[in-house]
Amino acid sequence: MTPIITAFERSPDRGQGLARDMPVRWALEEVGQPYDVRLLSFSEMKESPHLVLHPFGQIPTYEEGDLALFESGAIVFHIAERHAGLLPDDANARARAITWMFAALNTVEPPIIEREMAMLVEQDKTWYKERLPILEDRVRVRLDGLSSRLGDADWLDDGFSAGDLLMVTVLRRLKGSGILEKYPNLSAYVARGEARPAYKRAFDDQLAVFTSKQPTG
Ligand SMILES: N[C@@H](CCC(=O)N[C@@H](CS)C(=O)NCC(=O)O)C(=O)O
Repeated sequence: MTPIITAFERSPDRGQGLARDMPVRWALEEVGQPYDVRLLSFSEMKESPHLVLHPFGQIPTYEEGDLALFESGAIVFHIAERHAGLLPDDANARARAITWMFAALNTVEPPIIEREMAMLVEQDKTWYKERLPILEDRVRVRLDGLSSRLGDADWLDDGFSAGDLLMVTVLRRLKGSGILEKYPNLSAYVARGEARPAYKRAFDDQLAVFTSKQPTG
């Protein structure tokens, strides 16, 4: 059965692959599972029938027969559990890889998103200039820990796993910020993830959605 995921009809990131359909696409590509995509406008995301699939009216969702999932991390976890290639067989190594999945979404991503949101919606506030460095320091605290742990390893725990897939996806949000670039091992880690053929296929597919919507001529 071919799973169906949802994605933005017109992604606000203009095809940079920052929307959360990207990790789902990447996971599906890593395991070689073909999939279909249903594109949604912003208004469709907030209406039935999408709200039945996603209580918060967001993308991505994942449908596979009777199963409907939301939350990119849960979807990646489901894919990793059902297919070989994204989680190790050894029980302890698997538990550690799952730990990195949570770390990516629960510990590293929140300060990155908080900074991003401030830059998007708080720039006109009087306190913005004072608050931004505080938010950036919170990001650095996480990157310090992650960078020390990664050291000169290729991946977070031996071979590439769903933990790396989510961590690379989260760190990509900082590209060009000048923050990630101060951590050469993390920049190289992101580049390693982006160099994977499955990543490239996923990226090109989500970019094609954006470019095909652009007016020509
Ligand atoms: N924690 C959720 C976040 C989902 C999310 O924020 N989706 C964004 C796109 S990346 C969205 O649909 N934004 C539109 C909205 O919230 O109205 C996940 O990882 O799936």
